[in-house]
Amino acid sequence: MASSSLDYLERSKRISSPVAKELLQIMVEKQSNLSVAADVKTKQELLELADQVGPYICLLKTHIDVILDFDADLVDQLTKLAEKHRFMIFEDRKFADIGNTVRMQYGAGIYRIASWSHFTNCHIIPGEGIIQGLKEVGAPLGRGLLLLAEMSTVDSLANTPQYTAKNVELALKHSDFVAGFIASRRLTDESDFIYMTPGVGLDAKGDALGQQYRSPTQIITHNRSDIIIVGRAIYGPGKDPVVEAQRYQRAGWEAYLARLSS
Ligand code: S5P
Repeated sequence: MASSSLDYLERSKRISSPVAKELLQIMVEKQSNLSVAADVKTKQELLELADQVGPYICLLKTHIDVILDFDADLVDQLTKLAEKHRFMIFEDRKFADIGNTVRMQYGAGIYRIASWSHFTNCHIIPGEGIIQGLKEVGAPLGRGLLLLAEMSTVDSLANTPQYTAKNVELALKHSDFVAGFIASRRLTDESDFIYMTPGVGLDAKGDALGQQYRSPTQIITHNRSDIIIVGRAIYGPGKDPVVEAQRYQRAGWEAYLARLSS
């Protein structure tokens, strides 16, 4: 049976990646396939947002390098909030350099991403070495990598069949570290991976810089992705993050239930 027809619980028992396993378990417990993309600029804003939306999400996605006043205490506090509300953390670093360089960027520097983020992601533009470099750092810590097999923007160069297929090939080859994909749809049934999709919104259709939004129904029910990643639609101007997080949690979960019964 194709893994996308199985429910999250059944997949959590079978999937090989330990972080994907834990994430699927959290999704079932909280009835949430919502990840909030917390693109805010200060430590206080990030911690407040994580505390507000924490009960409704399975995963918090960060861009830690936009935080003006980043310090080690932010990571400690984020980790405590993740335990309090039971969500995982995904630093959306989008590594794109040669293996030797990403190894340093992932494990060292100011952010020491591998020490606190359960998931991170990369482009495969440099070839297999980027996965090997990240794996040397992340695998011993039990971390998981997501490959950016597609992007949500209108003219993304990643959305070509050959490039996307190469992502699948490398994921299958490194399935001991690659937990899944950033993509708009399920890409293979050969092995189970977790699929996360940004560019999701119920109201706007896009932004002024090429972003495109699709509905949770399109992404989860029809495209068989697993997690919706929602940013500005939750905390943008005039939004109440708690109300919107609840709304997207509901929409994402209903789309998942519709997939199971289709
Ligand atoms: O293809 C992509 C991949 C990513 S990870 N398109 C994206 O938009 N993202 C990220 O998802 C992006 O960096 C941002 O953090 C989030 C979308 O934010 P929103 O405010 O447009 O929902």
